[in-house]
Amino acid sequence: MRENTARSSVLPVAPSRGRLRPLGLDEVRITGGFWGRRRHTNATATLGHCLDWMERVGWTGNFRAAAEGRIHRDRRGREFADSEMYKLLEAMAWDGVSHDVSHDLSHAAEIATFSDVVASAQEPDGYLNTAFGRPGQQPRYSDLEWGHELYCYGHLIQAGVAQTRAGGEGELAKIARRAADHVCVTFGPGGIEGVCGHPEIETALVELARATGEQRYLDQAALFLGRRGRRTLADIEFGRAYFQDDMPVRDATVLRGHAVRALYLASGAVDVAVETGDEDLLAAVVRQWEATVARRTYLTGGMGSHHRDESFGDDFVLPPDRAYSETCAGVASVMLSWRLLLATGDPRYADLAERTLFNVVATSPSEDGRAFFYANTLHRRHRGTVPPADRDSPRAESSLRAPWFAVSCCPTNVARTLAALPAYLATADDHGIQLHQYADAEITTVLSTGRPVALRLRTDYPSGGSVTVRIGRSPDQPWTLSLRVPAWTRGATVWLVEPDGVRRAVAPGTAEVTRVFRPGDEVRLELPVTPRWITADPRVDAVRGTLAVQRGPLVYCAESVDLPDGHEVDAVRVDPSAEPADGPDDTVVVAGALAAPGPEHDAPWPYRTPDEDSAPAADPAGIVLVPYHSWANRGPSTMRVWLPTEEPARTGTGR
Ligand code: FUB
Ligand code: ZN
Repeated sequence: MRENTARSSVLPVAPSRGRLRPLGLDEVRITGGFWGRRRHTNATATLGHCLDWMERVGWTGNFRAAAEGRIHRDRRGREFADSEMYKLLEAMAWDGVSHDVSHDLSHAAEIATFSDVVASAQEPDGYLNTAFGRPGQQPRYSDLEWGHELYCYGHLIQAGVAQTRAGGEGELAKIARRAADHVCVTFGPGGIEGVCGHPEIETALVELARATGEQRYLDQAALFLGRRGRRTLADIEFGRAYFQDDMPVRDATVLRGHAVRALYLASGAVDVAVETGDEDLLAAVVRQWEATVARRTYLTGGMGSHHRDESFGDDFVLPPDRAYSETCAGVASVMLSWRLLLATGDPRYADLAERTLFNVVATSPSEDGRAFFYANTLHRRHRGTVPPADRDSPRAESSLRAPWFAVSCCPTNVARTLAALPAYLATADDHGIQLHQYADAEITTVLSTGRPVALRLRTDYPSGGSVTVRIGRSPDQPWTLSLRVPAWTRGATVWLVEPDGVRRAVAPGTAEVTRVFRPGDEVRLELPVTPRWITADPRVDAVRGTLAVQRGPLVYCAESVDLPDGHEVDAVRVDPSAEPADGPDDTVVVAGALAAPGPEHDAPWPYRTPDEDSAPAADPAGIVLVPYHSWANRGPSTMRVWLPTEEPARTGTGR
């Protein structure tokens, strides 16, 4: 792998080598459009919302209670509640540098205040956790299976790295360093030979090694990685696969167990592989990613189909109405794909990141950024109830987006992802600049020759598929602008608009334009976003006899609020012989029918022989579909992504 001489340090992921060099938050600015709007909401509503809730439910108070010696009595929340403070501080750090920061959006005051609060709870040897170790509490590291102490450090370290990279070493970065040093002493050679039940520390320690140049953090991450799968954790009711401790990381062939744990661990494995030059480990994660994407991933990019243990199901067990598809698993999947993209340059990783960003990460927050989905079902059978605005909700069971959860990992994970999003858009290499995700954006960087370039992206993505790149500044030498052509594309074209060039067809993969660019040159990529039917591998039995619709990167769904006369989505039947068509305001219209309730509706027993069956009357109708990410913003509704094409066998022949 090539050495990476990153020009920017304002990066959530800064590998020292790899096929591509990421461009940082000081090089890429998102200026508007789909992601610009969401980032604005994140900055102006979500961050403050999360902070208010953390105060309200007492999770920030835990740090104060620890400092004041009353934590054994007053602690609130689950054992990993500290981590939400850290994820929120990380989000604030990235957000502060990634906006055109008017003073009140820098979050510097909140970061300073809450860093002091966190610091007050840190022990002299660097230990920091409000759930363990003080009089009246369980001893430190007495419950590696469920205690989350190292997991919490992982998020603390990521927050510290964010602060260092966003603006220089502040209090948070110092707290994180002290905690990381404590981890190296306590779990390093000669120390506790254990791993955390929830991976996260691995990727965080590698990033700290990258940020500080300190080898011991990388060594500790590699040690944790190597220890995983040696069965040091107890054989719990879900089995050791739940925390990926059933077999060594490099022996696994597919991601398994708890989805967020598996994806964070795989991210850490890529980081360790890249930094240590371990090609076998990298190849193992690539194989696991391929198998997981081929057999264990929802159309939305969502991962995890078991509610009971938040885990991956077996191959092709992807029931839409039981999709867990935790928001955090979506975030973690983007983290993994981004790392693999940087290491290999393969655009399929950016394809999955795009799918997951638009259909999982963007689905979680409500339009106002103050309520969230934790689980992202692909089929809701019953209109839910509106979760209370003044109480936290049980995590996965909220029927609409909820303001906060008893386990509230997802809101802060969305917040930190949106805050750092500009750093997931573009990269550079020796040939030029690569654009992986499309958003209204401005990019200023230097090529490997040391010459500055400036680009401006304008796009109507994902409503439309037109991407225009205007060159603002460029050296007098040729270089290559690469644009990802998503795997869903048919009939894409690329051409020079200014000066006039020849339009050329491009296949999914990468479109390249190489020339001596002049200021004012414009390259356009046209990606037709015609809506299309999607079918599933027949082994996804749960969606047999159904079709879904995708338009560009967006998955669509039927929602009861768009059906006439109070119909629910179980009435929808679609006609696959007619192609889906564009409707107004980003909707799609499909031909189909609304079936009247069939005999089964009031039947005392839901099973019959085919001769007892009869097809319900159906009214032909144009059925309006909306982008999946936008559902449940108009009150309680039923919803489905996979739409039945026909009734099950109804012969009526009296066999
Ligand atoms: O255990 C910490 C977080 O809480 C996990 O990542 C989520 O799945 C939720 O269980
Ligand atoms: Zn979560």
